[in-house]
Amino acid sequence: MNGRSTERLVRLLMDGERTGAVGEAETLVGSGITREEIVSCGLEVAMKGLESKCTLEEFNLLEIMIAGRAVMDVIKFLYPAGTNLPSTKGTVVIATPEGDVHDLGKNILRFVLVADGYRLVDCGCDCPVATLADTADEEGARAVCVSGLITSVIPVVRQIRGSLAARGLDGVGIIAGGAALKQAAPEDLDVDFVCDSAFDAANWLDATGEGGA
Ligand code: B12
Repeated sequence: MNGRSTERLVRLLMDGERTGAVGEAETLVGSGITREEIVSCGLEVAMKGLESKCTLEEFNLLEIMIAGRAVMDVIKFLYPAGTNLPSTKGTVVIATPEGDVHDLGKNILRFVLVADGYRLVDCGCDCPVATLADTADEEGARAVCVSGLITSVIPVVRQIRGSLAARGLDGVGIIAGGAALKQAAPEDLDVDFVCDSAFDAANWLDATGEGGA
């Protein structure tokens, strides 16, 4: 896809123009650009552009939150709730691990997997490992997905397999993603698969049928 096609959307998102951004997304969809392209060339690029305003040195909460709200509006437009999508492929539990409050990527993942036919149980952000494992147990999950944006959560992610095993859930797949985790190898995080984008998780789950619940 021509990267320039999503330029206006990126600008509107960075400016936090909610209505304009949703309108632009609608125009892009109308011109044949896929949801996947809008996520990767629009939403991700816009948040990447705000990176300099969200470091340990400089932290502009208001600007980032306003842009985040516009991103959520576009996500809801792309993946409308209640569109009666069949959830035939099993249950997946998702969370951002304890210590991390970033949830925009996790929310995209939720919509992508729902659109692909999975039943999603969202444990939210800053989620303790025990809560994630208990939920996987109660909901009969075939996989858990964790989204990590800050590197300090890596030790938390490494606890997930043990916590699942303690509940007899050795067959439940563990998928990791998000900026802080996607650079790591699966064996470093003790997970089954590390994803670049939300769409990789859907492909991996479809290909493996992991857990089979
Ligand atoms: C927005 C943002 C915030 C917002 C979060 C709002 C929200 N509701 O999420 C707010 C303002 C709250 C915030 C807070 C902080 N932030 Co911040 N934040 C960002 C920023 C600018 C964008 C992140 C984002 O939303 N990206 C867009 C989404 C869509 O992308 P994504 O998460 O990568 O998701 C995509 C894929 O990765 C994938 N994916 C994501 N998760 C998963 C999971 C699975 C299983 C799969 C398959 C796929 C997948 O799917 C998505 C679509 O494809 C980043 C910079 C950056 N470029 O990442 C910094 C960044 C993550 N933040 C950072 C920091 C330092 C902080 C603070 C500590 C700042 C502070 N001084 O307090 C706090 C952290 C508080 C905490 N305990 O968590 C650092 C982390 C550094 C590090 N390596 O540890 C970053 C990298 C900025 C930087 N360069 O320094 N932040």
